Amino acid sequence: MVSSLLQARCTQAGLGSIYDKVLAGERLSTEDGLTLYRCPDLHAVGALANYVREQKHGDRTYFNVNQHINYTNVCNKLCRFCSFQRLPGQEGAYVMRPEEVAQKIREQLDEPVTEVHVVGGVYPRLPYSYYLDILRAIKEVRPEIHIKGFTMIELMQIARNAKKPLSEVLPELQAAGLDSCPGGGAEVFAKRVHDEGYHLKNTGEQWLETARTVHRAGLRSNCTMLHGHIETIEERVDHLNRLRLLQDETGGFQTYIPLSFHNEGNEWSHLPAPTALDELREIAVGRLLLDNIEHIKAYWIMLGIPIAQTALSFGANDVDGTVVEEKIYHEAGATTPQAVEREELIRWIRDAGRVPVERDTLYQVLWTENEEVLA
Ligand code: V47
Repeated sequence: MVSSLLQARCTQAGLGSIYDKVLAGERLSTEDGLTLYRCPDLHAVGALANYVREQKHGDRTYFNVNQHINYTNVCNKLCRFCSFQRLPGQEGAYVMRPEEVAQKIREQLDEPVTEVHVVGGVYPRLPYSYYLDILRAIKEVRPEIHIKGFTMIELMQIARNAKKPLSEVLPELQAAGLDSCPGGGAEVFAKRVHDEGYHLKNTGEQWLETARTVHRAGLRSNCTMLHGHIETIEERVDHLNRLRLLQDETGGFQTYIPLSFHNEGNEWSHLPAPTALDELREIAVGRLLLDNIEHIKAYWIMLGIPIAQTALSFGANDVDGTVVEEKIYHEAGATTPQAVEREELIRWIRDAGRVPVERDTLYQVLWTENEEVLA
C-alpha cells in the first residue's frame, strides 16, 4: 500500500502515532502493543505489518523441505492444552528406538529434505545417551541434514539426565549432530497462565534462561507464543516484550511463530479456539512488536492453507516446510494434511502473490525461480 494511503488508513483506525513510529523505525511500546490488539480495524493493523514485511523482505516467502520426528509422546508435564502427551504404559504411548528414528530418515532419502525437526515429550527415564544416540543415528543415515532439535524444556531435562550444566551438555549434543533448536514450549510466560495451565513445566524465566544458554553456545533457535486460550492481551504483550529483550541481548532467535491453540482432545477442550481473524492479528502484532526478529512464520499445518496464504499479507514471510508427518496439531484437531509436496507449497506461495524462496534452516537461499527478488 502506498504510504499516504496507509497513513490515512492507520490514522482513521486510531493507529496514527504507531504508524509514525513504524515509519521512523522506532520501537513500539507496551501501550502500542495493547492498542494493536484492541484496534477494531484488523486490516489497518495487517496493512501496517505488511508494510514492515515488504520493507524487510519484499515479496520473498521462505519455505524449506523438512521432516518431523516426534521420538516419544510420553511426557510427565501434563500441560492442559496438550493432546499429544501420554503417560508411561498408557494406550498409544510410544518411544522410538534410535534405529526407528534412523528408519524414518531412510524413508525420505529420495526426497530433497534439508532439515529434520526433532521434538518429543519429557520422559525422565530416557538416559542422556538416548538423545546422543538419536542425533548420531540421524546423521549416520543423512550426514548433511540439519537437525533442528529439542525445545528448551527437553534441553532442561536432558541436562538433568546428564547430571551436568546445560552449557557443558550443548557442545556434546552439537558434536553428536544437533545444529539448532525449535521454538516450542514457550507457551505464555506469565506466571498466572503458567500456574493454571502447565504448572509442572518450566517457568517463563527458565525458558528464557535456557534460550540464553543455547544462544551463547552458538546455536540459533526459534521462538513461539501459544495464544488463544486463557491468556489476556496484557500477558501476550508481556511475552513478546520478553522475547524482544532477550533478542536484544543475544540476537539468537531466527523466527517467531505464533501458535494458535487447538482445542480437541485436551483439558481445555471447553475453551473456544481462536478464529482466523485472531490468528491473522497475532501474525501482524508479532511482526510489529518484534522489530529485532527477522522472520515471522505462518505455520501452514496449524493455520490451514488459505489462512497461511492470507498471513503472507499480514506480516509473515515464511510458511515452514513440507513437514512430513506432523503429530502434535493433528492430535489436537488440525484438519490440514500431515505433509505437502514441495511443488504444491511453491504453488500456494505463488497463488498468494508472493515469490517462493527455498531456504535451509539458517535461511541460506537454496532455490528461487526469480533471482531478482534476492537483490
Ligand atoms: O511446544 C501443543 C504447541 C508446540 C497444542 O521452531 C499446541 O520452527 C496449539 O513449537 N494447540 C510444538 N499448540 C510446535 C512448535 C513448532 C512448530 C513448527 C515449527 C517450529 C519451529 C516449532 O505446539 C508445543 C506447544 O507450544 N502446542 N499442543 C495445541 N493443542
